[in-house]
Amino acid sequence: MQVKSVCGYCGVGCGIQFDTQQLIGDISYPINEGSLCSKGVSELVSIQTETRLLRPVMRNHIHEAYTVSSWKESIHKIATALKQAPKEKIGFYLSGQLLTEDYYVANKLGKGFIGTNNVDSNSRTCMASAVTAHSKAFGIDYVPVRMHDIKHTDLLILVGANTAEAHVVFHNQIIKAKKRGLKVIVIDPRFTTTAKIADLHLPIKVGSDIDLFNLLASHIIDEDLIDHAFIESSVNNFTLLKNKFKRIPKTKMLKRTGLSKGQFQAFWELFKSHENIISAWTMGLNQSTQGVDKNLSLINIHLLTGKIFKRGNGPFSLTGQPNAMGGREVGGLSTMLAVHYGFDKKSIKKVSEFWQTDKINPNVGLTATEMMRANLDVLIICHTDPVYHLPNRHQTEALIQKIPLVVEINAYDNSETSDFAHIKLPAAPWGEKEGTQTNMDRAITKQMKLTRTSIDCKPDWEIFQLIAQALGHKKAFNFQNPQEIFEEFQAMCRLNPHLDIYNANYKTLSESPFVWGEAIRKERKFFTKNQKANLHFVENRLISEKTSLEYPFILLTGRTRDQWHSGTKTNLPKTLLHHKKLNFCEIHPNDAKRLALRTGDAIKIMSKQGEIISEVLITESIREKTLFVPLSHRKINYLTNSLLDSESMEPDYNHTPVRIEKVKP
Ligand SMILES: Nc1nc2c(c(=O)[nH]1)N[C@H]1C(S)=C(S)[C@@H](COP(=O)(O)OP(=O)(O)OC[C@H]3O[C@@H](n4cnc5c(=O)[nH]c(N)nc54)[C@H](O)[C@@H]3O)O[C@H]1N2
Ligand SMILES: Nc1nc2c(c(=O)[nH]1)N[C@H]1C(S)=C(S)[C@@H](COP(=O)(O)OP(=O)(O)OC[C@H]3O[C@@H](n4cnc5c(=O)[nH]c(N)nc54)[C@H](O)[C@@H]3O)O[C@H]1N2
Ligand code: SF4
Ligand SMILES: [Mo]
Repeated sequence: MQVKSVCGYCGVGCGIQFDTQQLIGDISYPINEGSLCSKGVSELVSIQTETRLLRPVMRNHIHEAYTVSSWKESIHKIATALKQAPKEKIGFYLSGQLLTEDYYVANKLGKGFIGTNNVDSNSRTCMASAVTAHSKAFGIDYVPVRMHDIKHTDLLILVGANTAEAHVVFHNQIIKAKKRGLKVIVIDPRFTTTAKIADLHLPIKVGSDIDLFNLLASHIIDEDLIDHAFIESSVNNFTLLKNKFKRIPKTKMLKRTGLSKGQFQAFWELFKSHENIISAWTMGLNQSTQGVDKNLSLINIHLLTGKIFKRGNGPFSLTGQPNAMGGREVGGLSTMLAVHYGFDKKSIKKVSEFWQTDKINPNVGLTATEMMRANLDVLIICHTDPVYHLPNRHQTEALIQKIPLVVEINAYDNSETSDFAHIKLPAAPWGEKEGTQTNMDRAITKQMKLTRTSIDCKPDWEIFQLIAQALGHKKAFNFQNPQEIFEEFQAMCRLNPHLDIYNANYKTLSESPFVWGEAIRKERKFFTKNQKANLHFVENRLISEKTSLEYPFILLTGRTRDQWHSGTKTNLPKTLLHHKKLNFCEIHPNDAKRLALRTGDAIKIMSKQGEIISEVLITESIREKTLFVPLSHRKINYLTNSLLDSESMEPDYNHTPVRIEKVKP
């Protein structure tokens, strides 16, 4: 029998086809038309490993060994602790890799029935800056571009995004579009694999994107490339922005970007000679103390030129995880309540009536990046590995140890967080369960169950439902299957009708995705008070940690094609397809020469926060005084600092000053 499903790795969301013999890309699926990358192809293998977590386990203290427990005993212990804890001392740490149904049940339980808004997710470390910027500019968190727009654009500006490694199948579409004449600009301090296909690579100095886009905006204003009619009908703050730009010196902006006049001129020429322009970005903009402002400076460009809500145009925030978008729709961030509603009285009233509860708290909850510091009594972590992924790991480890009950829900037993949990519950991974996810261009798709669920494992939603029932909420949490949850969520979307997800049909989603929000695009609608988009004047405030004589290098961190973050699913003997090593440190030849380093040398990388061991890889592809270490180095965050963007609370992962030293053999 043939089953159609969807890949569970990245935000592209490729369709797959499975019969009992093999797993291949679905040729009829509009998103990937049959292609898959190495991760998608090997996804089934990853569920058959010895490192799966197959039983609930428990211990009283983190220095003891775990012993096998039962579901009944584990859930009872969790429910007892939840009943005793003040609700502000409870945290749910979720993930953009959860399915929409998992997210919905966890959010309903936390915010609706326990009464804590401390329900946040690893998306805080990922998409939060884009979410905040979308809301500030458009009035809602909305992505106005679709992947297939790439076929209709003339110029693609990729900024702080390495699609060749992180969104592989989308990258292949870019290559196809290039054959038709598409021009590509890559703005990245590294000459990445993506930069190899670029018509222009701008090796920008880390953290100076705002300067570059402000410079571009100034040129747009000075040479009158403005779409005046669009500004008149649909955009706020134009005069304000124009006046502000008069006062900032252009030479200073250019100098800070580290680019030459000639490089900027080439950028400007390409920009003004193309009609249809998409800009796409990922972590190079979002992960910064100025992540929101970096996003806004780029969105400004599209608003000034009216290059938005038109085929082949717009600002395209590329989502990383398979369902980071679905989580945002449900409301799985502590700064939102549900279905794009916040914590104002009217929203709380509507949501309370829908859920039939009076427990909703009117205050914004703790973000994932704040939870560890909040002296919580109970922390439930699901489908993510915060000890691995949060910045400043020594601090994370010190803080998590103070939490009396840490519950980890994971499908694998070898996370870094595992050493700090008291109870571990075995989740059913991709392939052993069913449910929906929204990819990076708002297409809702469905993962199907391809093989039997391991005996003692449960889908994540069911685990949250068991906790809810043990707390006495049997009526509100009586779902028999994911379809019932999805349909309740659909009904809830009617409260906020632009989320037209209620028009989807759960049954057919795995064959034909449903794209929400297309009417918004057609009607060119914004959701601010006067229904116009907002321009924002932002400046590079230079607030990241600075290099010094002691720490002269800036450390960049990021992805490689065949690895998925901590590697519980990809770094397995049977899936080892690595085209790159798991641990290496890219360094410019001039820096290597100065330090007498050769490729292959073992080095110690040190920051104010900690140190790790890595291996030298000399390459021209990186700027001088800059290093790159991949995320597949599980200890990477011993180095990174704790600085956050003050609005999105997203970490500044790419701006840590470090020094290196050769390890004596
Ligand atoms: N193979 C693979 N694919 C993945 C993932 C994975 O683990 N493995 N993870 C998924 C997830 S969750 C995410 S969020 C996405 C991330 O997708 P990407 O963001 O495309 O991946 P990164 O490797 O983090 O690339 C960020 C790029 O930004 C550059 N950069 C750093 N600082 C700056 C800066 O100040 N300005 C500019 N302009 N550029 C800068 C870096 O050099 C790097 O090339 O990938 C998704 N896809
Ligand atoms: N230095 C630095 N740090 C970063 C980043 C960076 O660029 N640089 N990027 C940040 C970003 S963008 C992200 S998204 C995060 C990613 O960081 P994490 O989310 O911590 O990374 P993963 O390894 O994807 O963790 C997913 C976990 O879910 C488990 N799992 C797999 N399937 C299932 C399932 O079905 N159910 C459950 N319950 N568990 C399952 C896996 O075993 C794994 O432990 O890292 C962030 N940290
Ligand atoms: S591009 Fe993303 S969704 Fe497609 S197969 Fe690769 S990991 Fe899966
Ligand atoms: Mo991410």
